Amino acid sequence: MESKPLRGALIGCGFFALNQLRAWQDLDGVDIVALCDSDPERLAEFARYAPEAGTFSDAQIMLRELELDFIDIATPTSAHKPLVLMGAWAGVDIICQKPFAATLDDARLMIDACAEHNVGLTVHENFRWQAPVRATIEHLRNGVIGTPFFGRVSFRSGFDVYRLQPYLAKTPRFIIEDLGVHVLDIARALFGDVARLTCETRRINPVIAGEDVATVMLAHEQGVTSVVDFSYATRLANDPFPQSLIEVDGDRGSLRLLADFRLQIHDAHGHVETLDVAPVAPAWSDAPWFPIQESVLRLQREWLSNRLRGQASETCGVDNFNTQALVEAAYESAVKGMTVVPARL
Ligand code: NAD
Ligand code: 89V
Repeated sequence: MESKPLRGALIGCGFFALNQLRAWQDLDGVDIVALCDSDPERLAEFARYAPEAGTFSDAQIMLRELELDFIDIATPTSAHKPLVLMGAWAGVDIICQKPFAATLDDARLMIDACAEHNVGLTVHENFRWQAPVRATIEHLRNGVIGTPFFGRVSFRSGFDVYRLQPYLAKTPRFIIEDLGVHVLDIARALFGDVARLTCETRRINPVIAGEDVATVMLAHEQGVTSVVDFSYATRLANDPFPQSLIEVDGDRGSLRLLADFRLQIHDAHGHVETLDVAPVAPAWSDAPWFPIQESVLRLQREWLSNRLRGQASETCGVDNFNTQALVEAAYESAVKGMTVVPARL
C-alpha cells in the first residue's frame, strides 16, 4: 500500500452519498478531504459526518484549489457529464454513480475524455458486488455447473422507494433506468454481452410518471438466454427488497439464489448443497438497505485495491457503456414492440 492515503472529494452530498462517505471512512488508504454540493443546506448538513473535510459549493473551484487523487461523483445523472469532464481536465481519477450518462453519446464523450487525459474512470455499479450476487457470479465463473444455457435475474418488490428518493416518482423513464440498469448489469456479469434484447414495460402505480414494471429477454453472445425482470409494484408478505434472485441452468447443474441469502448448488446427480451467502452488514448500515450498503464498501475496496495496483475496475466506463446500452435498447424495444440489437463498445 502507498504510504500516503489517497486524497478524495465527494461531489453530491445527498441521500446515497452518505453510504459512500461511510464506506471510505471504513477503508485505510483513503482520506475524503473535501465535500462538494451545490445546495448549501445539504452541504452543511452532510458536513457533520466528515467535520475535517473542506466544503465547496462549486466543483470547478474545488478542483482548482485542492490537490486531489480522485473525485467520487454522487450527483444525479444530469450533472455527471460536466463533472466528469472537469475531473478529466484536472487529471484526477473518477468514480461516478449510475446511471452513468443521460445518453450513449454522453457516455462515449466522457469515456473518450478520460482516456485522452489518462484518467481512470469507474462507474459506481454496485449490485454485482452484493455478497449473494457475487457468490453466484463466482460459482458460475468457477464452472461448478458447467456451461450455462439459461438464466433469470429477478428483482420484484413493493418497497416504497419514493419516500427517500422522491425524484423517482417524477422521472418519465423510471425502473429500467434507475433499477434495471443494476439488474441488467448482473445479467452481463453472469452471462456476458448481449446480441439481441426484447422488452415489455407497464406502469402499475398510477401516481408516478414512469414505468414501474419491466420484463426483458436477452440473447447473450455466448449462448445463454436470460430473462431479467424487475418490478416496484409487487406486493409480497416478506418483501425481499433489495435482493436480486437468480436462477442459472448449466449442462452440469443449476444455481438458485433464493431470498434470505441462500445459494443452492444443484449437481447433475440430484444432490443439492445450500450455502449461506449473507452480506456482513457494516456497523453503519441499516435494514433493509444493508446488502446494498455492504456492496458499496466492497466496490470501493475493490476500486482502491485496483487503483494501488494500477489496474482498471471491473465496472470501468467502457464496461458500463455496454450495460447502459441495454437500458437504451430496452426502452427502444418497449416503444417499438420489436427486438433490438444493443449498441456496443
Ligand atoms: P439526491 O438528490 O439525494 O442527492 C444528490 C445531490 O447532488 C444533491 O444534494 C444535489 O444538491 C447535489 N448536486 C446536484 N448537482 C450538483 C453539482 N453539479 N455539483 C455538486 N452537487 C450537486 O440523490 P441520491 O438519491 O443521493 O442519488 C444520487 C445518485 O446516486 C443518482 O445517480 C442515483 O441514481 C444514485 N443512486 C445509486 C444507488 C446505488 O445503489 N448505486 C442507490 C441510490 C441512488
Ligand atoms: O440502487 C438504486 O439505484 C436505488 C434503488 C435500489 C432504490 O433502486 O435507486
